[in-house]
Amino acid sequence: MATSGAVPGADMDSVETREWVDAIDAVVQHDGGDRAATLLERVHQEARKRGVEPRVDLTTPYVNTIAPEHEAQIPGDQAVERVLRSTMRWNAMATVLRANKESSELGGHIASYQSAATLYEVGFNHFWHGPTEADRGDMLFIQGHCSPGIYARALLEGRITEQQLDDFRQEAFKGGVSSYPHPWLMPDFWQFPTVSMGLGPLMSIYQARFTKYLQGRGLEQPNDRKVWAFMGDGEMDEPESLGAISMAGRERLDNLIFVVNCNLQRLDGPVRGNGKIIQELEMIFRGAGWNVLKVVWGSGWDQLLAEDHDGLLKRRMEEVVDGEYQTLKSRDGAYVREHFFGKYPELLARVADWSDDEIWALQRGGHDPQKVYAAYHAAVEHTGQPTVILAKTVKGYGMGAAGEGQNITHQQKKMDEDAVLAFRDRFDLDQISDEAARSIEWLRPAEDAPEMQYLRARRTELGSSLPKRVADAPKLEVPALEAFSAQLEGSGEREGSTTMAFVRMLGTLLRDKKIGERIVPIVPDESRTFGMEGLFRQLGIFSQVGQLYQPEDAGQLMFYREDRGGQMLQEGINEPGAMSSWAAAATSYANHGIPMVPFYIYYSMFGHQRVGDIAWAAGDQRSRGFLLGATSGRTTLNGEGLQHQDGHSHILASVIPNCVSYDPTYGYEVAVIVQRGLERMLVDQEDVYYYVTLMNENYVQPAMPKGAEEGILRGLHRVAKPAGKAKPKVRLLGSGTILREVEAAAALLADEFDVASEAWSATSFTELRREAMEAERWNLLHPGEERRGNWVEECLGSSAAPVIAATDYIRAYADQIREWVPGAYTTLGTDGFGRSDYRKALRRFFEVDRHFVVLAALRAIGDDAGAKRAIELYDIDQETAAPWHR
Ligand SMILES: Cc1ncc(C[n+]2csc(CCOP(=O)(O)OP(=O)(O)O)c2C)c(N)n1
Ligand SMILES: [Mg+2]
Repeated sequence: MATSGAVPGADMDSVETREWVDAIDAVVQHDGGDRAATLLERVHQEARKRGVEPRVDLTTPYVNTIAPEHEAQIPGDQAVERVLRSTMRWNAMATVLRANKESSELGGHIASYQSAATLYEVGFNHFWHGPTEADRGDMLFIQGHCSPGIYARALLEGRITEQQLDDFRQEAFKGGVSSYPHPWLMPDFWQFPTVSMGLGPLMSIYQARFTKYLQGRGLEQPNDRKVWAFMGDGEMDEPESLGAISMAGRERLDNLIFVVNCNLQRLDGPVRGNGKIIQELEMIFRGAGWNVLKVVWGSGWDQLLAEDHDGLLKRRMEEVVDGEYQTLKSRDGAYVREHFFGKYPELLARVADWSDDEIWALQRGGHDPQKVYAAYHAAVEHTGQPTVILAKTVKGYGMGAAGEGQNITHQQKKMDEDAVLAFRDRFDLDQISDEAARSIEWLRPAEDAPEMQYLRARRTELGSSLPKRVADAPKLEVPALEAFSAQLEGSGEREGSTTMAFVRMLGTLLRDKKIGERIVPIVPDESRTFGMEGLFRQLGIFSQVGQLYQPEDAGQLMFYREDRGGQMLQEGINEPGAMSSWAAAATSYANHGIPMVPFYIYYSMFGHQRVGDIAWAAGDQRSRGFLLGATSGRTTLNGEGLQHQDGHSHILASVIPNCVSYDPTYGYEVAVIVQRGLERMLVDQEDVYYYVTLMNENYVQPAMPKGAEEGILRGLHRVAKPAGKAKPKVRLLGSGTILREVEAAAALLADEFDVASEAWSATSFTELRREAMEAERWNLLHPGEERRGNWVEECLGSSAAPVIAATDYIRAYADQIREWVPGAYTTLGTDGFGRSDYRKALRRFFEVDRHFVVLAALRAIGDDAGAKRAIELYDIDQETAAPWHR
């Protein structure tokens, strides 16, 4: 692409063209490439001044970015490093082969790590700092399918046992190491879950940015910690992988290094059979402001390239597409001679006196420690930009006939004896006998073997072992519930929403002497929607460059203020980014040793539904923080139509085991929930995070009934009883804004139908279910012992009067507790697509309004005459289609 210099149309004057080309050739010969580049840049500038715009290639030639003469030389003992690397290769392969000897049920991957071994080992031996007294070291996002190689090293470093490796992927009972990086399963080891493709790249960017945030705010001292994120070339097709790279470029995250393992293959076959993934990615990252380092060829090519004066070799390198490169590496030296060099007789002549084996030994850059070292060195030295290293490798390197460069290699978890022996020989592992190789024994060098001494010395020099997750963050003191007296006492006559109540609470927290500075408000371009624009001026929006312009609204009270020390994170219209930002803050207690309290507030519909996989990863990652699903409820955010109106985020939240979720109605409930959440996460240090829905509907916020706290937290508390001594004939449950319909229904039942009822606020059907499930499991396992009850029974068990539940969510939400509700249980909910209208109309449409609650109550108590009267009185259409059909 880049080298031909061809222009559209014919060459008007080929002699003149030749002169120019010769001139540049002469400069390169005599003064070097840098001088030539300077001259060309000058010429380019002059041309532009004259209105001549030469076509610019965003790609560079298909060779290494760093010229051999500019490479930093790899220090240390390369022979010993090779032994170490080969040992890791063997044990990584053995991990999968041993696990699959008995059964292929357990799975595992060999080919990914074999392609990446050099990329990891150069990092481990020379670059990656482990946690020390000073800081928590570099943060590694490992390609999930490479975990066997990381375990292989951990075995040699004495961090895990052979038994744990033997039990690879047997995580249920045996304590085997986890298939992929999972902090949930290995909390002292893995920091970042990565194996859902695309999340690693995205989340690593926000991790790097969050480090800048902590430093910008003076909470962490500036340090050399880097985020190293490894990813597959196939993985780069995930929108999440590339979606935030322009942010990283814009924010100049020079503490971030991407290493894309370009083995040219994904699961099914080539990543870009008909193109070149490295060139494509170079162009994209360069455009996004990254420092791009291509590591295409190993040192064996250096001489050939140096002597490539006519550019023919580069041309050949350029014209071969990835599908062809893959085929070349799946064959042998003779094939490469014929099909790569053989295209041009001149090229073929250059390797005429090379043996086929010598040709075969020409490596790709990602397998050459020297080239990888040079790139890593340049990356860590580079300032002002993030760096991406595009390292060309071979998938299944060393697997030979069992999978090297083959389309099937990704899932290859078996190798026959010949392949295993060939693998041993390929990496000169003579210490493994034929018999040991056949039975795939672990390779355990003696503790005093040179390679073991070397390994320990390197890690000592670099601080300690990694990856390592340290979760010993200090506890923080959180404000007592009384701090939120404004919410607990209610709003008097004034009307307000729970969003407003929350924003006021946030204000209280921000002013708190103990944890105020730890609060991280995060918004995806919705501050004004939630009445949070006051925080712009008060806290400032974090920006590494401060504010380089005079904001339009500078004279106003709540002007748009960006600041180097800003506390607020405004992530733009970018929920996946904001969620990743939140996860970085929510794991700061572990990854930085600095507990932070992120509050990420967004349209609830664009939460779990939009970024569910990140919410799941955040659970795996043991996040601690608050998600606020604002404008929630299918009928409460009434004016925004089908795509905005959330009637199921509570169901989605409920499936994440450590996500604690609530749908409160009143400000005092929000206060109790948030205060307890702070205690659980910051004092008790539980690895849970909270999802709380908030609404924009204004109503009078009552004071908290005495002693309501326990019920609020467990999920159910009574808000209204029948007058006098009357026993309720029916119990009404509601959550979110629909509780108010329920309360109104209670009044209608009493006034119009003479039915006594009581009303309950169900702050969390999910928490109620979880508690009851727990008790039920205990009961199952303890026959003959006294049965354990649960909060649902405790609240509702005193009578068999029917129970009605109505919420702004689909029926499945309230149905969660059906098993434990005594007597008849009717649920009303908002199943179906949302739509825009008045709230009143929507509540009628979805059949969750007070009239439907009344109807359901009358039917439940068997008062059919009353029910008929209600249908007539409230003008209910009996024959209309259900809302989920409309
Ligand atoms: C979101 C998601 N989709 C699909 C997969 C299944 N998957 C796992 S690895 C893989 C291929 C990976 O190819 P590449 O990224 O090139 O990595 P390599 O193993 O080649 O280094 C696929 C499709 C996944 N883990 N996550
Ligand atoms: Mg790949």
